[in-house]
Amino acid sequence: MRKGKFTAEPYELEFDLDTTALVMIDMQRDFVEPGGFGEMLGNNVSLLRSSIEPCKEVLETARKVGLFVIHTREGHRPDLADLPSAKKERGHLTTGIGDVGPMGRILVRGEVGHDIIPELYPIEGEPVVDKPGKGAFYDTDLLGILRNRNIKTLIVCGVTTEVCVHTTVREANDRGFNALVPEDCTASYFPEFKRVALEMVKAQGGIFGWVSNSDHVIKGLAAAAKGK
Ligand code: TIU
Repeated sequence: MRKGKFTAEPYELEFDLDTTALVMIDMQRDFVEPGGFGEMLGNNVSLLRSSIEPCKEVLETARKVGLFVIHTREGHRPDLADLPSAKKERGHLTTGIGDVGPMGRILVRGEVGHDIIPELYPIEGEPVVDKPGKGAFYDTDLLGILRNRNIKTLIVCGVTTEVCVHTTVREANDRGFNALVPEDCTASYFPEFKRVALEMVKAQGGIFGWVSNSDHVIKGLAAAAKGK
């Protein structure tokens, strides 16, 4: 047994290292670096970069204690056959999904911009789940992967808070998982949306899950690994 507790809101979350996974949502160059999809949508990508270092610290600790780590990437097949026309047309962008940007074709699998940033790059044994939508469970292998490992608790990090992270936390909740979001390991192009999104997660007794921070998560994981 490698059990522990995360200090969190609205209350402590009990977990077992062997049934907990770290899910890194869409830490892709298209969202956090200039020239990608995020910037094409008119956003200031520098707002997301503050989450990289806390994500890195949590990821390193997760690897040390042998936690199951999964990465997701939002994007589409090179032939765009899985890109709904509604998603392609949304925003009337002059350069949008599938078009060529400074880091290759925007949100297309195999392109430089679609890949995960070097700071958080997956290592061997960490599945990468490609997702066509905002939620990580929709039309992906994620649920099967989690069930095969008997995972019950998810630490959900990544970008953006109110879009792909929040959608994934809601999906996870409805599928019976306990999801916790470390607030400094997620970011939004809209700081107010981040604040409210996290309020929504933990309101009403944790209606969707828990909110914590990287420090509490790292301490919780380390203590559980030591059997304290
Ligand atoms: N635009 C925005 O805030 N986010 C996305 O389009 N995808 C993710 O959040 N990954």
